[in-house]
Amino acid sequence: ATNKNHQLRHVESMNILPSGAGNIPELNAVILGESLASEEHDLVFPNPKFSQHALVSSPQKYLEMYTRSIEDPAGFWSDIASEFYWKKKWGQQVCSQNLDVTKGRINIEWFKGGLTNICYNCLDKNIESGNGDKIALHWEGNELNIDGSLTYKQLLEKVCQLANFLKDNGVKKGDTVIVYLPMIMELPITMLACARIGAVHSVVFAGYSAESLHQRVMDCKPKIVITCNAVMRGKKVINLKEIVDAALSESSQNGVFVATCLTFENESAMKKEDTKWLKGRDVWWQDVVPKCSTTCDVEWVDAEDPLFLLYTSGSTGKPKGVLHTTGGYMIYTATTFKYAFDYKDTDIYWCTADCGWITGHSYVTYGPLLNGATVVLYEGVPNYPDAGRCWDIVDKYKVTIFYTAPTLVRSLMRDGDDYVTRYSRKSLRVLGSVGEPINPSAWRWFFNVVGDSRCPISDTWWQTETGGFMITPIPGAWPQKPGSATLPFFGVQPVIVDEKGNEIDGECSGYLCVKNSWPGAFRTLYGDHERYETTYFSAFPGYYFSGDGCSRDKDGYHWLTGRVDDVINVSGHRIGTAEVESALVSHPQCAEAAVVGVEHEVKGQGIYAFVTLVDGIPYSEELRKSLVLVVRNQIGAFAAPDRIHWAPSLPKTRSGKIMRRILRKIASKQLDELGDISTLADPSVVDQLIALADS
Ligand code: 6R9
Repeated sequence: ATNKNHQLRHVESMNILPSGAGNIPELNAVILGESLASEEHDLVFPNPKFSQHALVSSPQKYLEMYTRSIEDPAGFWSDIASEFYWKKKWGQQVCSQNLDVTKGRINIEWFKGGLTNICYNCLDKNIESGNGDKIALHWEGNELNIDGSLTYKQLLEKVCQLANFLKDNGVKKGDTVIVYLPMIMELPITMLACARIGAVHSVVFAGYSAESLHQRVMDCKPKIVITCNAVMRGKKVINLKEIVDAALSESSQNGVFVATCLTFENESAMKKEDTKWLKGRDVWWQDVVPKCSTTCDVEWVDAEDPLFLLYTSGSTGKPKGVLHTTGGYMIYTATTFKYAFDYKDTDIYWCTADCGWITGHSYVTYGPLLNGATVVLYEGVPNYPDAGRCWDIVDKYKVTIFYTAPTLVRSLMRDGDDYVTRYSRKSLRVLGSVGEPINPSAWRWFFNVVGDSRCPISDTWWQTETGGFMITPIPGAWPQKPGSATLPFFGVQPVIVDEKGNEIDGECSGYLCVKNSWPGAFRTLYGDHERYETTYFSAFPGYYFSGDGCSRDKDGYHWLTGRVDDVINVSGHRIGTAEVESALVSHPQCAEAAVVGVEHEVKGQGIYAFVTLVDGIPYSEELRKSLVLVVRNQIGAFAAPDRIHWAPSLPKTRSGKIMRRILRKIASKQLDELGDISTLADPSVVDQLIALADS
């Protein structure tokens, strides 16, 4: 059976498929739970009133659209693409692809030959259709009384001014621009300005260290770097300019010179006068950008011209530059946003992700603006001044769609219901979750307490590499199961394979792959197409391999089980164990390090590092601190190990391979599950490590 068939069969055979809402006992959203044997059987039915007005109102409607998207992808996607503006229509072939390494170079193209511009489609097109005075961005500052907003027209003017500045400073189509900005309006403005002139933006999350930023500068050699002097995160001032200065000075010592560093004065965090300045290189945004013209011609680019580079972690120490192109990404982010959140023109949308991650690219900036949505941006941390801030923001802007990460849900859940229930939240209509599996208890709290048992939750599974949602509920269309990302989005054919790469059908679990490409797929790793092919397409020839484990239940619902490679997921941030290890061993007193993920109540996974010290060096609290610091400095605070475990020696096989399986068990204190340790070169190492666990 083809995958398509079994997807459909699963949905068709679901006993919950309504033949009209009439046979659902209670018509309000209801959790059947307690009496059922397993979590998998908990069904949360859509509220019929919600379904009635939903874009996809029933499983049948989904099936119709899904079937067409699989049987006729060219027709399905070109119909959608035709709703956007193309300077010139794409060529004869909507999609050409090879995902099979045994058949030659991996290659994916969508809408090739078509000329378009994503900035034009986000702004000019919405203005022309009469939405110029609609709010595009609401910005909420870290402090309670600092905010701002821009209409679509105003946003376009700001974008054009920056685009003109970039052009005047020699940035041309295809050039790279590194963006190191916090969540202020200048961040989406910068992304859109780059897109307008065909420049490739590479946003670096402003929590990365100088060393990480330097690495990225070396890899993509930007024409210009855009930053701001500082940002407030809660009560802390973070001096971003200092980090950029350190990164750029290291890069120039290594032969990569950045001529211009455009710096926005983020007044509420730091004054101009207090900012360190390199004459000749540094330019204040406020001095130059407002002087530029508020109109700027669009650079029409091929659908397959690059739009952005975004670095992400893999299983080796070197970050991967994920490259997305223009046309397919545009169509895919717009469509997934629309359906997975059941978007309506009247919605006010808030996604708590930072634009430094893919979620901020696809679902703060591009997806929502392509739909003409009103987007809320929040500069600060979600629990400042207290754990009620999110709901304060929801009430202030009458947010209808709220999209966040399980780690935030868990942390707010721990702070108690009171912070939530003291706000009305009655504007909320749809909730969303992303970044890691959401555990059923957090799901229920999110649903019952935050959403007053009224709002469906879109638990969206996807990745930096996929560009947009891959497996996601479509609110109103079918019942949800707490903790399951449910069913594939239109055009997506997820398959589960065993170790040998055989597709497995029915109720099963294994490695999650995708058959055939979708428009939002990444096209290569910047400057390293070979690594692209080996990392994603070689393990299971013929498929894209996600790196995630997944099981599928009898109803065809998907349950993501986490990474199966050496990547850990800390608060929804992807961190390679190798990256942390290489930071640790750069410490002069650290001889060797092995890092594993352990379950963490709030972060999902925590970082647990075993370290072997240089001969003769004693382990001490001071040394522990300096080991944590070296990781903060090399990667960023979000990658700081939660636990350092001194290991006089590490468990290794006779061929010298570290047995992480054993380390994981020791870290999670599952000592009765150590398994076979007889293949270790020195099995006594295990007891020694266990004895040191509490030191
Ligand atoms: C969008 C994003 C991707 C990895 C992915 C998986 C995990 C993301 C998830 C999820 C279960 C979800 N992940 N969403 N796991 N359910 N709804 O997070 O991209 O930073 O590249 O991370 O995150 O393990 O492989 P990215």
